[in-house]
Amino acid sequence: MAEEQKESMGFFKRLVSGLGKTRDNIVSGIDSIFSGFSHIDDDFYEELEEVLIMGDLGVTATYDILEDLKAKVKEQHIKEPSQCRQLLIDSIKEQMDVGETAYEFEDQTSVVMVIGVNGVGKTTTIGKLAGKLRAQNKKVVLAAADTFRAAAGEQLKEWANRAQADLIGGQEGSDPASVVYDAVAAAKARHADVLLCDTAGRLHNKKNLMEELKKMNRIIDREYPEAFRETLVVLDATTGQNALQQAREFNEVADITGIILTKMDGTAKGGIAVAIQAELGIPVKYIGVGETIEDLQKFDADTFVNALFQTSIE
Ligand SMILES: Nc1nc2c(ncn2[C@@H]2O[C@H](COP(=O)(O)OP(=O)(O)OP(=O)(O)O)[C@@H](O)[C@H]2O)c(=O)[nH]1
Ligand SMILES: [Mg+2]
Repeated sequence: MAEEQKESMGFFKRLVSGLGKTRDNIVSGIDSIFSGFSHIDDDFYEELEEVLIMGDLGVTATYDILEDLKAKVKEQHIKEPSQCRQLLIDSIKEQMDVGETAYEFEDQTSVVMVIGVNGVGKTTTIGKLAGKLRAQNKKVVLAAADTFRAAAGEQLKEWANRAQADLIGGQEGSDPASVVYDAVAAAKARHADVLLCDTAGRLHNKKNLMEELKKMNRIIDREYPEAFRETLVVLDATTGQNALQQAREFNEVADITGIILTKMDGTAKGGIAVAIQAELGIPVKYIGVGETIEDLQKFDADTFVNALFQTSIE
């Protein structure tokens, strides 16, 4: 078997086991509806709706998935609830479709802004991303633009050492935009491939946070116009619907190019990945599945849904 194929098999197995609680939360409920109902009626759809909403797929995505399922059932003259299983899987995949997810920043000179509220896993994710890029022999610079919290710079420094990336930091309380300015200068001077910017999740208030992000973006626009830009919002999957709400809010103020969903290991709320892609149309680019440098994986909706429903890789 080719190395790549082996790797994707391993990845699939790990995903299947990592999604155990989410599967218990969603798929067990769905399967008991499929086996418990003898025919397809309003009650059947209502119970499905409840399971999907409880499984954190969100009201909007759930509605769209069920409308699509109902249309398919009608069109194909399906009578048996058990015949709906594959149709439901297909509907979820279709609602999650956001086209092919691009990872262009990995292959060109780029700046990646990593944003998100406090504690979601921004700094850890940057460390993991730096590790991935270094494994591809890229030159990586990290900007410690979270100057709000004393320990933030130290934490990123540890990750920089682990991943063997350069770090540009500032004093606690210094202007995060000036750290970004210095980091851009360093990235250019050192011919870095990727500059990853860690930002604060907590400022005095939300308006400050958003203003600060805009200021940093303006500096990168001005000082580094040739760089490819990526803005990734980090969301903590264990927070379920709150994560969806955060994505909406960041989407209003920033040009988000992707989402990283952390703490997917062991959460029952993995269904939030469906809500994010279906409702916001923003690709989930990576998922965090643990605390070590290897625990970041590229996300693919079809593989995710297959792993959730434990259908084999086609
Ligand atoms: N289990 C698990 N833990 C994670 C994952 N990603 C991050 N964490 C943990 O979440 C905690 C917070 O992570 P940080 O990277 O410090 O989060 P942050 O967004 O930078 O936080 P602030 O800088 O305070 O805004 C740490 O204990 C991480 O180890 C993940 O994918 N799985
Ligand atoms: Mg941090």
